[in-house]
Amino acid sequence: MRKTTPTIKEIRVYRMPLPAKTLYNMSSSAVLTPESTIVALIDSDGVIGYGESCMATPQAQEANNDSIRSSLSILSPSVIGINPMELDLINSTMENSLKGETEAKAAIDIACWDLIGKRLGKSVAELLGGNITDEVITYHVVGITSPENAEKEAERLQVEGISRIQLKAGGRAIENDIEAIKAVSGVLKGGTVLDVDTNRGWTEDEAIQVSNACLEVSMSMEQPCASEEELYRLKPKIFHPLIVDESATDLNTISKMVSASIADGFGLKITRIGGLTPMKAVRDFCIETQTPMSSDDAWGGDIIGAAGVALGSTVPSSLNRGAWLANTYHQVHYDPVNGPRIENGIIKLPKGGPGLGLVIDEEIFGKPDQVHN
Ligand code: 0XW
Ligand code: MG
Repeated sequence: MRKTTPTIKEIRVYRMPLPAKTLYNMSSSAVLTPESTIVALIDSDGVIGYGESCMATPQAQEANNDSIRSSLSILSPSVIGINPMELDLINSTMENSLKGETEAKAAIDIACWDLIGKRLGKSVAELLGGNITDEVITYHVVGITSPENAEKEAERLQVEGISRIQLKAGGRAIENDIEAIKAVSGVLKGGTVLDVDTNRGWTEDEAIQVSNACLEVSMSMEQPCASEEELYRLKPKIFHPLIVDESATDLNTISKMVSASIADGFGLKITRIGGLTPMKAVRDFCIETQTPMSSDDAWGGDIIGAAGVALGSTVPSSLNRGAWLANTYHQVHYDPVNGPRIENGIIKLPKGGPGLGLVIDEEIFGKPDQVHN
């Protein structure tokens, strides 16, 4: 362990385009070339921690990649000079310098966790309380497509060992969604789990129509409607488990949804919650209340992928809805050797070293967009 008390000396912010190489479409939009935001956070001993935040499309959530970087131009100066190991102070300082903008704060928070791990010689999973497994289950997304294509894709994925399929729906005639759901459910092998995620794409009536039309389908419905109020009204009217994603914005909202028996599980994005520090509390709550959760994010590369896998490795398998990697769709690695990847339906914890387990050559990100010191 290094003896000196570190302070944050410099923060470098990079843009990293991660174009979708295969079709990835959701009810609101298809992914084109999102620019991920990378944070390199350097302390007074020269230790560097990396964080990342990347939205998939401008339409899919309130934040966007430009707003993340403009928020970082305010947040970064506010934490220069603070001990990066004092996570609560880092987060309260960011909160006092800028309201909301959790997706930007997350990039700095994750970088601090990576740096702390490197200073202490521990993995982020250890810092989060210890990993239960080295191999985290994942799920694979089948984008909005014809019933025939969805069926073929579901068959292919299962041959590759994927045991959790997230079928995207919404944004089209409801009959097409119902047909695609039935086509996929018809080829699911025993043990494969189906989640239908509309990313807020249905009306309440459409969601009720789908649940009635698919009574015989074993599936969960993820964020079927846009608002919390709609989900509260919808829950008693559907026959399938309700997974909350976009509305799961913070611990307070999440705990209310569990107490009201609205949420049968969560699709949790670390950047929407604000980073690993607030996410750890959400994870503890989900474990305490036995509520299934995923540990994923909107888009991004090895850094946010490794953060999701680190968190996912600390969630009991009975509650683990999986970690998720956008890398499957953009095929970019920041660390070609240790960058997390899917093999036979699981993602192994990166083992390239302490922190997030990655060995990053910062050159890959080109010239920094911002430098704060
Ligand atoms: C599958 N995800 C985690 C990545 C996409 O951005 C959408 C998201 C979800 O589940 O909504
Ligand atoms: Mg979702």
